[in-house]
Amino acid sequence: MLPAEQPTFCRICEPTCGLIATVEDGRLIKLRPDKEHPITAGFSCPKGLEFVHVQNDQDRVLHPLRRRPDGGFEQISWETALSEIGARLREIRREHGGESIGWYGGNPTAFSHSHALWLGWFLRGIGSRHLYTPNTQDTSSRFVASALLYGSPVVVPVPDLDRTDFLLLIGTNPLVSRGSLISAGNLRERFTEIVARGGRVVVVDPRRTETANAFEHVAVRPDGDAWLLLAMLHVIFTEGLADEAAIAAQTTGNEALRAAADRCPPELAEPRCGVPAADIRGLARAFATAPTAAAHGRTGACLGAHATLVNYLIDALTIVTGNLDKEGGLLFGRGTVDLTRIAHLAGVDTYDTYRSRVGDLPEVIGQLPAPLMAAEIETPGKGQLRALIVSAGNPVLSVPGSTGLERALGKLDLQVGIDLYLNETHKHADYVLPAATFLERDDLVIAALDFHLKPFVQWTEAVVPPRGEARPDWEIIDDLARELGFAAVSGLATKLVGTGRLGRLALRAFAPAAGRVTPALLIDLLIRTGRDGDRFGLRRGGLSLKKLKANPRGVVLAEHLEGGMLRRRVFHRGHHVRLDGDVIERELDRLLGSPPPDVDYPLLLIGRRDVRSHNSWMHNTPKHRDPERRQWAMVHPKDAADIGLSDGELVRVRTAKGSIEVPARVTDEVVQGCIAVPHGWGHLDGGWQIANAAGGANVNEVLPAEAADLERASGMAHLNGVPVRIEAAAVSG
Ligand SMILES: Nc1nc2c(c(=O)[nH]1)N[C@H]1C(S)=C(S)[C@@H](COP(=O)(O)OP(=O)(O)OC[C@H]3O[C@@H](n4cnc5c(=O)[nH]c(N)nc54)[C@H](O)[C@@H]3O)O[C@H]1N2
Ligand SMILES: Nc1nc2c(c(=O)[nH]1)N[C@H]1C(S)=C(S)[C@@H](COP(=O)(O)OP(=O)(O)OC[C@H]3O[C@@H](n4cnc5c(=O)[nH]c(N)nc54)[C@H](O)[C@@H]3O)O[C@H]1N2
Ligand code: SF4
Ligand SMILES: [Mo]
Repeated sequence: MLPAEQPTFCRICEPTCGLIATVEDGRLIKLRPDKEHPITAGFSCPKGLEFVHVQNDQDRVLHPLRRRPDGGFEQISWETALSEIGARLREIRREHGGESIGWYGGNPTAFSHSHALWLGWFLRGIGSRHLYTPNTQDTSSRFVASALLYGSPVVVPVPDLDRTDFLLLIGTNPLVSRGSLISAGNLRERFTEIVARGGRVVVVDPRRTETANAFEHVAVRPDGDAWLLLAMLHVIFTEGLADEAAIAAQTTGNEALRAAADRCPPELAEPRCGVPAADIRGLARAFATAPTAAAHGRTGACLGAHATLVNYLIDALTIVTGNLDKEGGLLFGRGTVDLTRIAHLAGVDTYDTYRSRVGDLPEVIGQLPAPLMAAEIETPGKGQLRALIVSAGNPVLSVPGSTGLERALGKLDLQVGIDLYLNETHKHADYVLPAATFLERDDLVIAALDFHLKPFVQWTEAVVPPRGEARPDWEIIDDLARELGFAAVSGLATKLVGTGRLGRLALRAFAPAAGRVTPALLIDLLIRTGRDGDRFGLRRGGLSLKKLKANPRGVVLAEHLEGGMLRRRVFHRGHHVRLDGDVIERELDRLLGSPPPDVDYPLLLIGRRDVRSHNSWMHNTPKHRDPERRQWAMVHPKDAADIGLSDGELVRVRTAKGSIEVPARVTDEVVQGCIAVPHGWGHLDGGWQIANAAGGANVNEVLPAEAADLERASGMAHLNGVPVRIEAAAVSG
């Protein structure tokens, strides 16, 4: 058969770039960027194109595997795997209750139409609250700030890149990460256009990153952002630069923020954030007086010791300068599927409605802090975690406290993995089930819809059949749910459409497939009842799945996001943004009362991401045979000289939890006193041969992981700005 080309899109990260897949005899031959894609227009990155190696990788898990008594795995049939896992889950539920069964769903679950939804409903079905994800290593602090400010954790405004005059980026490196909580294709181009039209792009980062290097850089001390932002607000309030009309019209409770800012003049902030007071003043004035301005932060803003506060302050800066919900400022997303509504109907637009059994930390969108998993497994009592399913995740490399987690996983009654590979977390798994890749399933990335700067929606069919016996994640979860006597997704349909005329029409359309609710059916329902939907014939020309299928490159729904959305996006009384509240006031006090740096651990460790790497799982591509592509730490020349460390030597990084050794690059790219070490490495005993050979050290082994180390407000792990000591270890081989 001749090779066929099919438009689809990548599902590794937020831009969800349009790709063209070349397929021959049911096998993927090549991926290239789709020049005609309405959003990404020929943009893509090496990870997306190298996914062809993941797709065809000889190391992929292609059959259900069962642990043998000798420790190895043996291939079994799906029927055997599902019935044995089902029997063991039923037994555990009978003996210890559904609350003893947990799930860790990793990062790729967010890039699927169904994975996160299905597993969430699975746990609800069995009555468990043990839901863990990367969120406490990624976004929980952001969600908590949103819950406090806007009344819903899932309302996260995006900077209006195409019209802003001043973009302040805090702790994000979009030229490498490609943007997060933003979905917009080629960001370098968008930022360059801001500058070309006379605007500014300023990057606040302890490292002169690729993005900082291409634009303006403010070199902040790790974890110094709250001081910097609060001092900027000090300048804005004391110099009369705040937009008082906007504050009065859009917010309540600004007094608490003013009072805290009052206590934080730039001179007080300078030694804490490392930015000279004069520069703080200049930055505050420039941001406040720009015709339009937007501040946006990501993981560098989300993983520090004051992460919830930093995220709150980032939005507060935009809000008090009159830039929220306005063109050129921060705008609320307008997904064709209303994410806030779905989250509400699914009961996950929550914050602190219950707390963890161990550590007494709040749930955020129905999820508990992943660093607690080890203690939840090892702490006896009602609700002790006894069975864990890990799908699309590698917590042994991605969650702090790896050594403790690995030990605890070995004590579970049952561990099941659902993945493309045997990763480090599956070392103790009793079963590993083969998942289909994103190219082997149909899809529509619901979670990204609200982050598109240009409202857009695209559906893709699978481009190749699953290899071996791999199955889409939702189908595996659905089958497991059936083993336990329920269907994973049920009842949502009625909730979605209500009981009116639309509801009756929708349910009639839905009925024939009542046997199994597939993602395609659910998406059709969501789209048709959504804001652009055809409402089952009630609105002519509206969207439906059928229409999306007829437009394989997707449908652009508007040129821009619009302002004036507070009434639809802010859920506090009167649709006012709330600037005060106990949590924020406590966090402000905690910051202002926080002790100066730890002299025993004088350096601060931060993370780093590489172009070809994606957390822990893109390390099995041929490029990773090249030692240049492996893990290394960045150390400032002065810090290196202090310990007699030369470029290329191994640096030993020691925290209160232990030490790791990583080859060092001596560079003034990082500020003095800061060391940058990528996470996601430390492959030694996974089933991925190239990754195993690439090795590396697992930085999460030495990062703080006890309940007491997590941020009280959000359960967030502290992964950036962690005090460390460094020593020269040895010459690296
Ligand atoms: N190539 C590649 N792309 C990715 C990923 C990947 O692993 N590789 N991962 C994806 C995922 S899961 C996510 S969540 C996104 C993350 O997207 P980003 O957050 O944009 O990704 P990072 O490159 O980690 O950028 C964080 C930046 O914060 C800086 N930083 C660290 N500590 C501090 C601090 O205390 N203050 C300030 N102001 N800055 C600080 C770091 O130096 C770094 O430059 O990227 C996604 N894209
Ligand atoms: N120290 C430190 N730790 C961090 C971070 C940091 O900056 N510093 N960043 C954090 C962030 S932002 C994130 S998102 C997490 C990521 O943490 P995790 O999600 O736990 O880890 P990943 O490395 O993304 O592992 C993803 C796994 O999913 C598998 N996979 C890929 N696609 C699919 C699929 O479609 N189905 C299934 N079933 N499996 C699939 C891959 O093979 C891989 O094993 O790491 C966090 N950890
Ligand atoms: S930036 Fe790269 S990895 Fe992310 S969606 Fe685009 S092609 Fe995929
Ligand atoms: Mo992430």
